Amino acid sequence: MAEGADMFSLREVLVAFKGCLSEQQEVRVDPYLEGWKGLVRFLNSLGAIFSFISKDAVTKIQIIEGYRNSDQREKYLTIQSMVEYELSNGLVDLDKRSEHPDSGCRTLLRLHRALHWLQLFLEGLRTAKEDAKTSVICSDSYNASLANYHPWIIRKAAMVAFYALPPRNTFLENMNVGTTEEAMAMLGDALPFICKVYEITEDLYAQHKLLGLP
Ligand code: 1Q0
Repeated sequence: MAEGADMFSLREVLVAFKGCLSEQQEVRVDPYLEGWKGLVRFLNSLGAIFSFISKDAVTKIQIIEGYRNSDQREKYLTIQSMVEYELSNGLVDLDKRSEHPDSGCRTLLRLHRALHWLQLFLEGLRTAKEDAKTSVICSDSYNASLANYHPWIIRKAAMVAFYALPPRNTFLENMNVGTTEEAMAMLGDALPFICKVYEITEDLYAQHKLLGLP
C-alpha cells in the first residue's frame, strides 16, 4: 500500500528520536516533540479509551511548542539550552507549583518519564514470546516506570485502558512496518536512539537536581 496521508508508519516516528541528537550530544526539542506527536497519533489509532492519555500528552507537547513559538524560541532549541535558560532566569518552580506551573523543565520531565515507559515497553515487545499479551507487557513497563509518579486513580484508569490493547501480532501490524520480523528489526534499530535520548536527558536533569520537579 502506498503511504498516503492516513498511512501511519511507526518507523518515521521512532526515527525522529534519532534526529534529536546533535553532534554535541545535545537533545533537540523539535524532533523530540515530533516523535511524541507521532506516538500520540498511533495511540489515537488504538481507540478512544486511550484519549485521556493522549490528551495529557498533547497538552504537554503544546506547552513546549508554545515556548518554541515565542520570542524566546532560541532558548528552547535544545533541552540543554532550555534548562540553562529557565534555571538562570528563575523560571522553574523547584519546590511546589506556584509562579511557573508550566515551566518547560517540569513539562518536559513528564514526557521524559513517559519515554522511560516507552523504552521498557518496546524492549518488552521485542523480546517477548510470540503469544505474549501486549497488555501485560504494557502494564509491566508502566509499573516499573511511570506508575511511580501517578496517583492511584490514574494508575487504575491506565490499567483498565491497557486491557483494551490488541494482541502483540495485531499491534505489530498496526505499526505498518511490514512483517513481524521487519517490525522487530525496526524496533531494534530505533531503540538505541530512544535510550540515548533518555540517558542524556536523565543525566542532565540529575546534574541540576530536577528529577523531582513538582
Ligand atoms: C500503547 C499503550 C499506551 C499506554 C501509554 C502509557 C502511559 C500511561 C500514562 C497514563 C497517563 C494518564 C494521564 C495523565 C497523567 C498526568 O497526571 C501525568 C503527570 O502530569 P502532571 O501535569 O499531572 O504532573 N502525565 C504524564 O505522566 C505524561 C504521560 C504521557 C503519556 C504519553 C503516552 C504516549 C503514548 C504513546 C503510545 C506509544 C505506543 C508505542 C507503540 C510502539 C509500538 C511498537
